[in-house]
Amino acid sequence: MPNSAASTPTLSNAFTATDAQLARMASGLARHIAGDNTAGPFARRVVEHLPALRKELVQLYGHRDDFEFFLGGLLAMAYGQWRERSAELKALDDSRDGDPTWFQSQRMLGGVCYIDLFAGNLRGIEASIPYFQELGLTYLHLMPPFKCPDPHSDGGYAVSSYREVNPKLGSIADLRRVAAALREAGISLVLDFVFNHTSDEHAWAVGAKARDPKFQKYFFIYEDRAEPDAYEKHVREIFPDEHPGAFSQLPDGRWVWTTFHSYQWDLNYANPDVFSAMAGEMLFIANLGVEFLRMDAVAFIWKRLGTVCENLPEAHTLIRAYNALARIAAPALLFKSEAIVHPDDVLKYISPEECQISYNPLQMALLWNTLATREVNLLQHALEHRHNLPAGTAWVNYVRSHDDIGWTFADEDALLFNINGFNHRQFLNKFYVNRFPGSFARGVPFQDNPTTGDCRISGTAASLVGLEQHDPHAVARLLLLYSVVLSSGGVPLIYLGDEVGTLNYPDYINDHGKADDSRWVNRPPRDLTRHAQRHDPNTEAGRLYAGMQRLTKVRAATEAFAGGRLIAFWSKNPAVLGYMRPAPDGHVLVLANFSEFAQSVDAAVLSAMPASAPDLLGGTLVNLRQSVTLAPYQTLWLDCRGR
Ligand code: OTU
Repeated sequence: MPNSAASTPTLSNAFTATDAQLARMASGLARHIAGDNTAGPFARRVVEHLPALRKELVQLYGHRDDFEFFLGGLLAMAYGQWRERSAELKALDDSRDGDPTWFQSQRMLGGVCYIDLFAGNLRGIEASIPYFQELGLTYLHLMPPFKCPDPHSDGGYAVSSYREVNPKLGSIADLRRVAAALREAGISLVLDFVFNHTSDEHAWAVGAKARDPKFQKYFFIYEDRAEPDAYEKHVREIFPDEHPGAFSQLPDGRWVWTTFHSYQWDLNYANPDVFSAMAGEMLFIANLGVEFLRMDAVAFIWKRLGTVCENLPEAHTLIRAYNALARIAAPALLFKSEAIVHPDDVLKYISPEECQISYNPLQMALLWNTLATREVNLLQHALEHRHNLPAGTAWVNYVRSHDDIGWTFADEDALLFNINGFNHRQFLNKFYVNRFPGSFARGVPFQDNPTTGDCRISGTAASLVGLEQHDPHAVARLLLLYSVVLSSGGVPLIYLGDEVGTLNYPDYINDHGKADDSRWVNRPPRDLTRHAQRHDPNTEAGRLYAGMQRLTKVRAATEAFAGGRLIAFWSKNPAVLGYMRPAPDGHVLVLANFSEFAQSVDAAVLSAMPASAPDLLGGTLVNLRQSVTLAPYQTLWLDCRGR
């Protein structure tokens, strides 16, 4: 480890030969940290990442006279936050620096829950650690725990202070303790970075309401409809049930940009003060012991008049700038992209320089699509053409999240199979709200928009696979979905409650703060009865839980499931999904039957495979020289290594 005596001069000399402005910036910083003989690692990382940070920020703010001053202030702030970082986290920074793909292990397994609904409060989460270990979790996403308005807070996605915990859940000290206890148990804490908007009760919004000129510039606030009308010509409506368009009116007549609810005010990142202020909040959250930040609503982060104001190039520049800053001041921190948009756009957020991991909303939506159609076409195509990611990055694959299901497949992909995207979405919506003959699903509509025909689906995984209407295949269906999520690479994510088949929670409508948002139907409180049944094989919960344990344990023990690379395998049976997970000595072949009838894969299709292969899940040896038959909704993990 370099000490300051060696590294501070390095910092002041680092760029002298290459870039005069960087050199000036670095020597300014070197003077600032001169007395600190522990600052070596920080200085070293500045030398490594300042060029990238500056390059990104120049694109956003370089036209301003005060740019160098702004960047200098940002670095000084980052240094202040780094100093606050605990010795344990600094040690983690060093070990992660040396192992950048640690999260690609086949042992990596995620879980997500609401603190209050799952465990009451943060102490309850701490007490649940043995259960998280029983599940095999190595990653836990707690929904936003910060101070928020009451009762309407969008489940915490309207943040009133990034430095205070919602008192119903505990305190900042509790959150720090939970992070440390999880880390001790081998579980990385994941929290949201809700940086597109604050709540209207955040001090910045309160200032803006009072017409404080500094804070008015933090948001998009207009005296009349001229600019809102101009923007709204091109932007989508996200929560049309709540308010039309993208703006909400304040009591004094002004209009404020609110992509989501009226109480969620979009921040204006064209103002560099907003970038700096949120950078401070980001590093504060990192220092709580957070290892992954879920970058909420990334698509909306930058606005430009005359555009759709989604997925703009500046959004990427901005996230890369935050990433470079994290590499300097909190390098153990990684980003997860939450972009529930067209698959081409989802991909653009994923790189080691931007978001190292990303939700895979396409796989999620197509899993549900395939259950409805019993045809693997679209999912198989997605695995072949849209699955493999750049080195150093990974998907977060999932069956359900706390949000709605949006049918974000590419219409151009659908057309390849003569499927009309618009009509097909109408079908899927009907199917999942049980308005289609033969449907097993008990979902409910979310943001049903009669003008555009747009609609999304709410409902827990268990209710959507048929458990609620006692469909005999429901357990197998849910295990099938998880078998794909757990074998297709990256970080699989369990929506906690799914492992015991938690049903829809219609009682949410009795809660004033939740009644107008159907997503609460898929955010049930922990089902203690099912939880208690999980070891009883005579119950649904027990059968599901045993199946989940089998899947997660076999996966963790199978190195071929590390990383994310996958080779699509067309089974030639329209209902059977296929792919290979390559390993140094062969591969594991996954075959998954998405229909309620037995299905066969022809021997001819399997001719390049070894003569026989053990099924890692069922434990039997499968002869691949004759056609292979899968039971309804069965998955085979065929071990073709070293044979
Ligand atoms: C996210 O989702 C969160 O996951 C939601 O729970 C929040 O309500 C929202 O942001 C606001 O903070 O519209 O229906 O990618 O799909 O960002 C979910 C675009 C959402 C959106 C996504 C958003």
